[in-house]
Amino acid sequence: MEYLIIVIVLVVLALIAGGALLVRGRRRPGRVAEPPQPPPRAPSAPPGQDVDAGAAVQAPGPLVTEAPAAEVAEAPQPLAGRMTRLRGRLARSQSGFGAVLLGLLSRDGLDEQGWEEIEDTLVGADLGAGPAAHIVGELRTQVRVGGARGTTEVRSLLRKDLIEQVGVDMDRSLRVASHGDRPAVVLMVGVNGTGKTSTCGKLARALIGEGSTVLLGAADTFRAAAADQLQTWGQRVGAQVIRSDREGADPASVAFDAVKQGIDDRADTVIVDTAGRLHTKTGLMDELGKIKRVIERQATVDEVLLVLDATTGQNGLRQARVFAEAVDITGIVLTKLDGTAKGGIVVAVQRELGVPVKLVGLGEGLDDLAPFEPATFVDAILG
Ligand SMILES: Nc1nc2c(ncn2[C@@H]2O[C@H](COP(=O)(O)OP(=O)(O)OP(=O)(O)O)[C@@H](O)[C@H]2O)c(=O)[nH]1
Ligand SMILES: [Mg+2]
Repeated sequence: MEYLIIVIVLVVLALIAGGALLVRGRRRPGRVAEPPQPPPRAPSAPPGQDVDAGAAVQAPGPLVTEAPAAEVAEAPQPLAGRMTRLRGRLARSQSGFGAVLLGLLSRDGLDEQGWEEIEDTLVGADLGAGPAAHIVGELRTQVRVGGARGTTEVRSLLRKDLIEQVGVDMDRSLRVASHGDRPAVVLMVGVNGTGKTSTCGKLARALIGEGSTVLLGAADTFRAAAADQLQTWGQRVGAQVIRSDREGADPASVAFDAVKQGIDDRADTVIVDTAGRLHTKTGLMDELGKIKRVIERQATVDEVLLVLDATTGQNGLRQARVFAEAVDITGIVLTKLDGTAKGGIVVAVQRELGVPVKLVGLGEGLDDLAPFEPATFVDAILG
C-alpha cells in the first residue's frame, strides 16, 4: 500500500513538472511571435474568367474596349470660355511677363536702356527676336507721337501690339465634324511627354460633351502601358478605344483599324494617339508619314495636331520645325501653359510653322483643354 502511494505521488509530481516545462517552452523570453500570414492571394481576374485560360488565349485583330458609362465623370464644361481660366493659373504661379513689361513701360521718360530692357523681357518670354523688336518699334512710335502716357493707356497700347503679334485672323477652328458617312480623323503627334495622350482624352471628352461620338485609336504601341493609359482616358470620358493586344504592333495598322471601326460605327470623330518620338530620330519621324498615308486609304486626316510643351522654349521650336517637315501639321496644341512664366512661344511657333495654335493645355484636369483665344491670352499675361 505504501509502495502504491509513493508511485502515485511520483506520477503526479512528474505530470506537474512536465506541464510546467511545456508552459515555459511556449513563453520563451525574447521570442517575438510571428504575425499570422494571410492566405496566398489568387491572381485577380474579372468574375467568371479563368486566369490561365485568359492569359493563354490572345484575341486576333484589334481590341475594342467599351467605355462603361458608370465611370464617366460629371458632364464636361463647354469648350467656349475655358481659356479665361488661364488668368487664374498664371496669377497663382505669379509669373506673367506682362507685369514686368507694364512696370518698365510706366517709367517716366523711358531711355534707350529702358527700351532695351523691354525688348529683352519680350525675348526672354520666348516671343522671338523679330516679334520683340517689332513690338518695341511700335511702342516707341506710339509713345513718341502721343507723349507721356498713363498706366492704363500704356497697357492698352501693349495689349493691342501683343494681340496683333499673336494673330487674330488665323483660322483656329478644329475640323472634327464627320464627312457624311466618314468620321473626321485627328492625329496627335509630338515628342515624349508633351501631353498627347492627355490631350486625346480631354478633346474626346469635350467633343462627347457637345454630342459627338468619338473613338480613340491607341497607335502608341511602344509600350502596353501607353494603350492602357489611353484606355483609362476612354473609360473616364466615355469613348471606345481601339488598341492592339500586342506590344510593338504596327502603329499604322492600329490607326487603320481605329478609323475602320469609326467608319463602321458611324462615329463623328476618330482621334489617334501616337508614340512620343524624338525629332532627331529619322526612322521614327518617317513612321508618322506612314501612319497618315495608311489612314488616308480610307478617310481624310482632317487635323494633324502637334503637341508642344510650352515650358520647353526654343527646344520646342526646333521640334516643331522637324515635325512639320515629316508630316503636314494643321494646328498646334500648346500644353502646360499653366506652368510657364513665358508663353511667348505662341507667337514664335506660329511664325515658324505658319500654323495656328488651336488648343492650349491649362492643367491636368479633365476640362483643362481650351480653344486658344488671342485676346484672352494677352489679357491673362497682362494680368
Ligand atoms: N500642368 C499640366 N500638365 C499637363 C498638361 N498636359 C499634360 N500634362 C501632364 O504631362 C504629363 C505627360 O502627359 P501625357 O499625356 O502622358 O504625355 P504624352 O505626350 O502622351 O507622353 P508620351 O506618350 O510618353 O510621349 C502627364 O503627367 C500629364 O498630366 C497641361 O496642360 N498642364
Ligand atoms: Mg502618350
